Amino acid sequence: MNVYRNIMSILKYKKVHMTLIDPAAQPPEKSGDLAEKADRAGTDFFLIGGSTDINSHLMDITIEKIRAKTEKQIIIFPGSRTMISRYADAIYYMMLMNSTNIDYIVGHQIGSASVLKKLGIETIPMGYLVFEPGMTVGRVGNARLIGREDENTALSYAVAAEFFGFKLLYLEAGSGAPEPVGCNVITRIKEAVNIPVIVGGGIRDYEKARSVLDAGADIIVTGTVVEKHENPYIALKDIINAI
Ligand code: 1GP
Repeated sequence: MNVYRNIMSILKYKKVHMTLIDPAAQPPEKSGDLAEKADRAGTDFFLIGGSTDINSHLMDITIEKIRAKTEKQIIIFPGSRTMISRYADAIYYMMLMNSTNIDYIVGHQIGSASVLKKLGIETIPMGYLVFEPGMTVGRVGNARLIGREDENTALSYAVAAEFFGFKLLYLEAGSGAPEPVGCNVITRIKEAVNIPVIVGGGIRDYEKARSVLDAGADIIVTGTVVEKHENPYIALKDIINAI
């Protein structure tokens, strides 16, 4: 099934949780085990990606191991043009809108376009905004970070994302951030735009997840909690309970 249509049909009756797995953070076999736990905890989709360069071979074998453990759909969350795999169900075709580096605005996208077309993989156009503290993605992506409480700047970007025709909008505090994007920012954006809002970075427990969802997030993403927690199943189950 078309991934975007699947996301939209789930959103008709509940909010969505996505689990981010970074193929560079552990061996592929371990990524598969984490996926099995996340699947059991009730995650809806898997995102495969990270900010450091990951070659397509590592993408392929990681996705293969994850595929063996779950039937949930797998979306590539790319950090560069090399992070492509024919085995994924879709890829976020994203623009880091507040980057100062043209490569992250259109460069990697142009560099990968012909290959993606040839593979026939579903591309989901997504506006990607990086907020303070930004962590690795803020640094690597040369982002002009948006303040986590800066509603006006965030709103201008969000409306621009809608005008560009992006089908999703991702508000990112950076993987491992101590706090997610401010709730005031999420609420203000939700009131103004009609595309689903994804919030990720810094969501590590039920309370954080609850506050972000109450503020209006349609989709939440967690990565660190799955990779670093001593019991990823319990940690994730707690967060998914907020949904
Ligand atoms: C990173 O938003 C994701 O792109 C996940 O962040 O690792 O902090 O959960 P965490």
